[in-house]
Amino acid sequence: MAKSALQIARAAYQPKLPKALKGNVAIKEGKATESVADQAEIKKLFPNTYGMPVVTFEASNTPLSLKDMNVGVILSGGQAPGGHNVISGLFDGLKSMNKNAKLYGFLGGPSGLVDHKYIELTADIIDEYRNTGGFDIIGSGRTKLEETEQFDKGIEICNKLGIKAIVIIGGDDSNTNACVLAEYYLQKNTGIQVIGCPKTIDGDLKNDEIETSFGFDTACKVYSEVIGNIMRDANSAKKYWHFIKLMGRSASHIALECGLQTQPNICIVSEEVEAKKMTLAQIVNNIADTVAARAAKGNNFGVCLIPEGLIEFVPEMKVLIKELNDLLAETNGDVPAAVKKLSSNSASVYASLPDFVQKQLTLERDPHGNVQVSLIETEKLLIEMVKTELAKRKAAGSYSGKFSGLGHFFGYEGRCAAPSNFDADYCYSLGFNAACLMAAGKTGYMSLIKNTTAPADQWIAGGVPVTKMMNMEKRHGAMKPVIRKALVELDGAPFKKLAENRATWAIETAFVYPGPIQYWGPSEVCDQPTKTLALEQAK
Ligand code: FBP
Repeated sequence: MAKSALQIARAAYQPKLPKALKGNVAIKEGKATESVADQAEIKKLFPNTYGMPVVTFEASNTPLSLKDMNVGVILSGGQAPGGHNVISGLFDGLKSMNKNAKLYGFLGGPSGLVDHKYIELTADIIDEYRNTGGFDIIGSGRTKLEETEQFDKGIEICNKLGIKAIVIIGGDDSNTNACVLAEYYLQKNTGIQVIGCPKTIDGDLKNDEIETSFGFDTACKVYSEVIGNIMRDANSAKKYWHFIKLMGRSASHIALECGLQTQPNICIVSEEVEAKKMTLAQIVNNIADTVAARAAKGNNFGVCLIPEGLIEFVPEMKVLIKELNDLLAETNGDVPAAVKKLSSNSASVYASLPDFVQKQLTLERDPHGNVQVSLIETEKLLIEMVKTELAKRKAAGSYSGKFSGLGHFFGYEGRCAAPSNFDADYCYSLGFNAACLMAAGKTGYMSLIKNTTAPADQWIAGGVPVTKMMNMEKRHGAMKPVIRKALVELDGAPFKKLAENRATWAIETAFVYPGPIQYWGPSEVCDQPTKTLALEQAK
């Protein structure tokens, strides 16, 4: 495989581990835990894995030993920088405790376990992937592990390969399913442990225990670099308004973090839009106000950040999308007939949308018949609507600037970037720590690395029972136990920081240009966590 000079040099980077994991390790158990809500229901559904304590690892004189066993690993869902380091940390952790332990990687995500597709991950393979981005070492997939037939197929292959523990690297849904699997394997007395690791660039898998999901740090730094470059271009050319949509299926953590790193003129946060029940027209008006205010000072340029999930947080759009889903099913995809049957509110929202969005809303549907919201080009929609609003203002004589909008979408550009030092260290520690949880006989736990704003050797390692993070939520019409998703909190420190500053950032050109991720150099350049993490963890 041809490699870049950076890749070759970076392969030699030895990720940092928390002090407690560097030598012999002992486990310390805390008090029994409760789920964050719906305790009785969750306890009933998870009789064997409910109530377990949070555990931490401490340096000790006696080593943890890992019995003769093999381990399987699965990458689940969207790519996030650092996945390869979780696997290399897991490999090194296993080998440090038992040289004979073999690590198998299930191919293409959770379906690899069910379809018995796997490879043995040897030292040679692992070495090729240390500190690299991507999930290509074994591939990933979005198959959900939910059915007992799937779990039973898993038992078959684990028995065949001598696998006594599985690590599932995934987001909130995959870790919920990991816990369902752990519970089932305990009930069936299979002796197979299941450990989860918190992954997603979206940053929405976090709570009192899990400080951040891996990949968020690197992805936000990559996007912020490019946003900064665009800002500098905007400030040089002084003739474009850039509308930049940022990935993050639902929560706005990525847009908010990039906003804090780069100080744009506008940073929309979907959770605020929903809380204030803002209409599309209000959002457009607010943007037009900022464009006009800057134009009045001679600045016909700017940058507006838009979270990917925005459309679904605008109350009237949510209703329109739901009505269209139902009506298109009812009319067998007859668009004009479905549009005719819209409620009068939805019909006027629909009529206010540019043609291309109307088309995207009615044509692009997923296999379940739902509109594919992620394909709606919100950045272009807003540009069009702002243009129309400004034209009205111009005709009324209240605006005399120039507006030229350019749309961008940053998503896949950041998901497989070479992990930042933070993610390289965090991921390696999560993987190494998962091996310790296995040696300690734990199952139904998520690998836990805390105190992550301190230098890595002061990080705290341990495990949190997945049931502790669960509540009951409605999914596809039925109540299900799930890990509670973390949306942006409007009373949280990161959002407050944006809210305090955005009026100034709107009018002034206060852009910050973060530049590319640095892997070597002064610690304040190379090892900084995200602003979100720093603000949330500030004591
Ligand atoms: P995960 O939650 O599985 O980590 O994936 C997150 C994500 O990157 C979202 O930001 C994005 O909306 C989605 O995946 C896109 O995934 P896909 O390319 O599979 O549609």
